[in-house]
Amino acid sequence: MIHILSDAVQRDLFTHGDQFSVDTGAVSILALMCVHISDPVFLVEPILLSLQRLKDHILSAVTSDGLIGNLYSTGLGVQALSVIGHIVPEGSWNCSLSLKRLLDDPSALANPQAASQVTPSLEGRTYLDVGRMDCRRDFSNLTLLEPSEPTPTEVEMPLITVSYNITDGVGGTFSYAIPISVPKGSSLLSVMEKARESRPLNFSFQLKTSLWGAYVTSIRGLRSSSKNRTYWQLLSGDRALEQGIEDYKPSDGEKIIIILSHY
Ligand code: B12
Repeated sequence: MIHILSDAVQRDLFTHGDQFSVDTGAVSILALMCVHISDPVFLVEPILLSLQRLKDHILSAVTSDGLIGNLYSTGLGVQALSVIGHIVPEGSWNCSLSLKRLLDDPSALANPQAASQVTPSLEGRTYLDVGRMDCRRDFSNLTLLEPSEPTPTEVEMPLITVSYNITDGVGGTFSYAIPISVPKGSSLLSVMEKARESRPLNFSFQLKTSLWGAYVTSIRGLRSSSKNRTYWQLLSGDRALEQGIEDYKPSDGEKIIIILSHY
C-alpha cells in the first residue's frame, strides 16, 4: 500500500479537475503518518519522501487569507499540516488564520461531510486521534434546541434568469441551452428541475445521493462512468464550481454549463 501511495505522490497523480487535490494530499499525509507512528522504521524512506512532496504541494496551495486549496479542503489541510508540524518550516503557514477563515464562513459547515472534515481541526484534533479515543467514557452533554416554528415567507424573492447549458464534451453528441427564471437564492438543482419541466426530453437528469449532497450521474440519458473516468462537470462560464448542485446558488445572468468531461 505504501509503495502504491508513494508512487502516486511522486508521479503527481492527485488531481481534482485540473488542479492538485489538497483533500487527497491531506488524507494521504494522515495515512502515511498513521503508518509511520505505528512503526517508525517501516519503509521510512518512501514515507518521508512522500511526506515532503505532499507538504510542498499543500503549502503552495495556502492563500494569504488562510485557505488551503478552497474552503472545503481547508479542514483536511489543517489536519495534515498539524500532524507534520515538525517538517513545516516556521512562518510558512499560520494555523490560527486558517481556523479563523473556517469559522468566518458558515458554508464551511454547510453539509454533513463538510462538517465532519472541519470539526476535528476546530477541536485541535485530527483523524489520527480516533484510534486513541475511548468513546465509552463519553457522556451526552449536548443541549438540544427546541426546533423553532417555521416562519412563513412573507417576501417573494425577485426572479433571476440563468442561462442553463448541457453538453456532451466527450462524444460531442449534443449541446443544448435554455434560459431559466427562478427566485433569487434558488439552488442550481432548482434550475435543472425547471429546465426538465419545460423540456423533459432534452433536460432530463439523474442523481445519486452522497454525504456531500446530490451528485449528477446522468444528463439526457448519458451516464458518467468511473470505468471511462468521465464525470458531469459543473461550470460557471469557464470556472469550475466549488459546490454541488444542491448547495450552489446561481446569480442573475450567470451562464451555467454542465459538461461531460474526463478526470
Ligand atoms: C475524487 C473526487 C471527485 C471525483 C469523484 C469520482 C471518482 N470516482 O473518484 C470527481 C473528479 C469525478 C469529482 C467531481 C466533482 N467534485 Co469532487 N471530490 C473528490 C474528492 C477529492 C475525494 C472524494 C472521495 O473519493 N472520497 C472517499 C470515498 C470513499 O467516499 P465517497 O463518499 O464514496 O466519495 C464519493 C463522493 O465524494 C462523490 N463526490 C465527489 N465529488 C463530489 C462532489 C459533490 C458535490 C457530491 C455531491 C459528491 C461528490 O464521489 C466520490 C466517489 O464516488 C473530494 C474531496 C473531499 N474532501 O471529500 C472532492 C469534493 C467532494 N468534490 C468537490 C466538487 C466541488 C466536485 C464537483 C462539483 C466539481 C465540479 N465543478 O464539477 C464534481 C461533482 C459534479 C457532479 N457530477 O455532481 C468538492 C465538494 C465541495 C462541496 N461543498 O460540495 C470536494 C470536497 C473537493 C473540494 N475541496 O472542493 N470529485
